Amino acid sequence: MKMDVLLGLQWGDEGKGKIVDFLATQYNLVARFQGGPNAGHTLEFDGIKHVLHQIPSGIFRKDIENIIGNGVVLDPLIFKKEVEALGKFNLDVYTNLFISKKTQLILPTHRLLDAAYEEAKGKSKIGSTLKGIGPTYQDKIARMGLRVGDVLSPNFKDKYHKLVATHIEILKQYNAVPDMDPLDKEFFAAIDFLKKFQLIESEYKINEVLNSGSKVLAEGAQGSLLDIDFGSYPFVTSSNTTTPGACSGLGVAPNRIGEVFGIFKAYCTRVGSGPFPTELFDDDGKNMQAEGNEFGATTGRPRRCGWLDLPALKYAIMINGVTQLFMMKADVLSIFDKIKVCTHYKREDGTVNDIFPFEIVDEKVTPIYKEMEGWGTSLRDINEYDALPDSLKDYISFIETELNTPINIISVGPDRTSTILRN
Ligand code: 2SA
Ligand code: MG
Repeated sequence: MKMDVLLGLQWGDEGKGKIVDFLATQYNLVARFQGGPNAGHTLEFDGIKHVLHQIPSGIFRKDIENIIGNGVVLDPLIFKKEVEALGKFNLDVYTNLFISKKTQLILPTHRLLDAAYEEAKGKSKIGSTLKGIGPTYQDKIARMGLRVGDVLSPNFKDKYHKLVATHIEILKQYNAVPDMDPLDKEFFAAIDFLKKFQLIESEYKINEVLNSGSKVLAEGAQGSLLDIDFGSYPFVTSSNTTTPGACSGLGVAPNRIGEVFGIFKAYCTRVGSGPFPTELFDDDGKNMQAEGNEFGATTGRPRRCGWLDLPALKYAIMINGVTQLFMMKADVLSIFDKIKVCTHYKREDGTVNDIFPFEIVDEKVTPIYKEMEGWGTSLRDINEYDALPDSLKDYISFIETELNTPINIISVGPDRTSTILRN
């Protein structure tokens, strides 16, 4: 069997949680491969809305196993709260959830470092979620980090205090030295909680599951344009959010990748700083934000909004090897009489192309739009493709042709049921 990958093609918040939950019944195992508590995957079902941060979205289905992979950075404190919040759903988290021993641990001082580094950046802030993501990946690459498997070692406390001491030295330079006692206490309580879970070499498990003919879905977090290598650097997150990240973040070989599901919103949003060529600063942007309820699931921050950006999507499809597209939140565009889609960028030197530019941070690119008819009617009660308004079908087929990739799911509302499958 091959492993399918589901990921966001824009700047995150494309609606990945909803789709993983929708597809989950077809899979035996769902695995997170990168990121950490900076993610916020929102699921809505039976009138309940729930946000997951580090736990894979397959957790709500009782017969599905879930893995937090080695590519993830895990905050044990947030993990404890997350599991506790799941209590009311009566799930089998102790049997259905596995954590890689190679997953990196976020320490309380990583969070403090994140805040100190952001503060020091002044006007050029990344807009980090301040969950300690960057500093934890920094320590991983610097070969200093602590891994989940380390919590089983009798020397774990020593290892922790040693790493914290190096962090304190840095924090001194930022006048941000904390009182560590309460932080240590809270941390070790969360570590004791973490120890109750199945900590395993998950690369073996995942390959065995595939060998046995069972189906695995890799669940991406954030979005392709926040990828550390291919995103709008430095306004990115610190992991590979793209398909290659699923291989290195889970221990699955590239030739075992099957379908790659690319999720995108029918428009664009971005939280945090950084370039956003199609951003709207007018009433259209404000209305999009209100209608789409565009506020961060992790931090509650308002999301910047703008029209769909096809050059950026083409780029994400290329990097990820997307085989199927899923279009989310089409219903939000129902409020507009006319809908715009960016097909090309005009560069400062006057040239026009559809290349996602390296200089995107310093150079202002001007989007060139195609204007299309809106559909001016609610989509909430529609549940088959044929019943969609013609102008929405035109919008969909225009995008498909431009991107040369089929759009197989169209989502018209937040609930599990508002999902139109196209065959
Ligand atoms: P970080 O925290 O260091 O990884 O932030 C670096 C940049 O990556 C962006 N980023 C995100 N963008 C969209 N959604 C994300 N997750 C949360 C959610 C966001 C929230 O799913 O709703 O609740 O605010 C996410 N995580 C990181 C971030 O804005 C920085 O630009
Ligand atoms: Mg989100």
